[in-house]
Amino acid sequence: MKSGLIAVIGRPNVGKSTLLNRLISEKLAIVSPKPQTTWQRLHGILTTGDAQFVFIDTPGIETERTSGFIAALKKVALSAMDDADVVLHIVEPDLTSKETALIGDLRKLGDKPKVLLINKIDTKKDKGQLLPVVKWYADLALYSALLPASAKTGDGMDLLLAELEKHLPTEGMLYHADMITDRYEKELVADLIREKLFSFTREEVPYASVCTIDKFDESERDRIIRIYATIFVEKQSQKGIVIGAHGSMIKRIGAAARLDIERLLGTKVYLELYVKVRQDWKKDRGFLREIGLER
Ligand SMILES: Nc1nc2c(ncn2[C@@H]2O[C@H](COP(=O)(O)OP(=O)(O)OP(=O)(O)O)[C@@H](O)[C@H]2O)c(=O)[nH]1
Ligand SMILES: [Mg+2]
Repeated sequence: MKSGLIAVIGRPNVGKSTLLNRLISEKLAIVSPKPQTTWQRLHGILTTGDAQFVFIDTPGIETERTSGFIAALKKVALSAMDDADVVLHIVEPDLTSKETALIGDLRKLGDKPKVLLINKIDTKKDKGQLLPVVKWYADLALYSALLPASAKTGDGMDLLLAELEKHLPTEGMLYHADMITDRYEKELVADLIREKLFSFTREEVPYASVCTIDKFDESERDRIIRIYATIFVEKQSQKGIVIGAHGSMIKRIGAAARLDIERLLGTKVYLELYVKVRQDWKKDRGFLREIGLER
């Protein structure tokens, strides 16, 4: 049995979380069209007949800005690269100089196997347009393979798995065969609620919001799970936005989150959301540790 850790890394928004969900066939990782959606490391586990792939979803590596919070996200991604047996670098199907710094980080990993995945090929009608991209990355002489794929349509997944399997060390399984993640349900649920802030609110609000689960009552699990959660924001004005006129926004967030949570937990869910202001929560290391953003 081959098994190992595969760090899924890349710039923000390239489709890392979408890819993880596609490979695991379950919506574990949150996804949005906005950059810097993923804040935490998440393991998605795929066990096949002869291999166990442990994919690590990571925050997008931002190379321009390195302020406090963004720098902390970058640290999460770099440590996943260090821990992994294989690094899967995801890129857009267009050339950008913004990849340069990340390529420097990859070189530092020495001879650890690296695979490049050119994602979102569904956006290119003429596949010939990919040739300059492939050539640019091939010239780096850094990757064991360069593969085109679409996490959205599922195109290219078989080839990707075949390539990754070649690089997995031969060990026992890292996780029990029927596990699909290392995260607690509560943690996944908190993130699904946070995802709705990315879907429905704008500008700084999604980046100023975080969700914690106050109570997760599964005493009647077969029938219903009751979840009480708090969304923390940084300012009073943001609280107003998250609640919305006559509570319209918080209702919308709750309704959309509940559907995703029910799908994930496979049972009916009662969801109650509170919104609270907690100034400078991003700088409060104790709080960050409490919500799992800092270890
Ligand atoms: N057309 C197309 N869109 C995709 C594909 N993969 C992801 N996307 C979209 O790209 C956007 C970003 O996807 P995410 O999976 O959140 O990207 P990410 O790399 O995890 O982003 P961060 O967590 O912010 O670093 C979303 O709108 C996805 O629907 C793809 O193969 N094709
Ligand atoms: Mg992500």
